[in-house]
Amino acid sequence: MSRPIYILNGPNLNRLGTREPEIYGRTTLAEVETMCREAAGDNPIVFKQSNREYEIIDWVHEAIDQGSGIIINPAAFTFTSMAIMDALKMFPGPLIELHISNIHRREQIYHKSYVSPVATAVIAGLGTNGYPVAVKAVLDMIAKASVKA
Ligand code: CA2
Repeated sequence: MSRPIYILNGPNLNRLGTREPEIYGRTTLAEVETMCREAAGDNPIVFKQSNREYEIIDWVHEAIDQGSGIIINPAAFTFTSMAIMDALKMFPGPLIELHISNIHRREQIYHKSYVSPVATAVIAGLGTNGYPVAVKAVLDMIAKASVKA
């Protein structure tokens, strides 16, 4: 079996679809997972959410050992976590930082990401549709890299 794509979600995203629908929409995280699995087709994915920084770091380490790509919505850890940034730096494959909202249209505190400088690409503002878009993009990058290799 091929190596999975890791899709990692940070704090409070387990509550997606239950508040602030004008910013984040009404889609739940379980529905987002279904959208990702549909976009991935036969390609395996590992879909996780945690409110704990260390758990996200442990999954990044797992992805370094076993994964082919990472899509991460670090939520509030985007703006605070050098530890997640350090872990992501070690990942050799395609890495997409994803935000449901366009963080750059929001208040200043949402503008300085620790993750963007180590990401292959950043998706922000596509709503939850950004997730299947990111899955397709990572699969495309992996396919192109394997043709070159
Ligand atoms: O737009 C995004 O995806 C964010 O990463 C979401 C984070 C926020 O801190 C980032 O600036 C942008 C917040 C996630 C809060 O979780 C929610 C829980 C319930 C309903 C909506 C969001």
